[in-house]
Amino acid sequence: MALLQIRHYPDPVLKVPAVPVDVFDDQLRQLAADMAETMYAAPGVGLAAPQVGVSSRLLVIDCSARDEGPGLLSVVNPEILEAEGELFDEEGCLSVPGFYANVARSARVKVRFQDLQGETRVLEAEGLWAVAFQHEIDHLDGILFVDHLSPLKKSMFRKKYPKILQQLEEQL
Ligand code: QAP
Ligand code: CO
Repeated sequence: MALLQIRHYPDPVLKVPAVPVDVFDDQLRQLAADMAETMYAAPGVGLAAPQVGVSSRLLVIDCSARDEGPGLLSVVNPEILEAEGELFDEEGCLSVPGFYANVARSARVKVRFQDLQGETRVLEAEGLWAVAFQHEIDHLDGILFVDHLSPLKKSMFRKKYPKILQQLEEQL
């Protein structure tokens, strides 16, 4: 097991659409395990491979500390099959540390993905789990939660974030 380095915005790897996984081997399972360890250490509830510099369609999610649900999920090549309802809740991101904002999302999603053995699974999620799936799948498409903000909120982000990041780097 190993802790991975989390890439921060504006690292260019966060903007690149990730490539589908087609080999389900021990290297993939090791990466997923290291991502889970990195997510729990942060602490966070979701982490996508581009956030650790790997442009592959893999993510880990565990919202069970804050909302009931299945526990740790390692999700490969996910696709949203159905989405319904709306919610507007505060989000953050381990790649955009220290900045939080409300984002409009679907309240319920049906997701098809492969597990670490390559088996196809279909899962329905709601509430925090649904938000986490949408947020993490966005990462695989090179989209960050700040890309969903209104122009006004986005300009607040552009003004505040460099200072937040500078403070964070001084702490290290
Ligand atoms: C994505 O986000 C998410 O700024 C995962 O200083 C967001 O785990 C899923 C975090 C909203 C569901 C709802 C962010 C930790 C963690 C920070 C995270 C920070 C420390 C974010
Ligand atoms: Co994120």
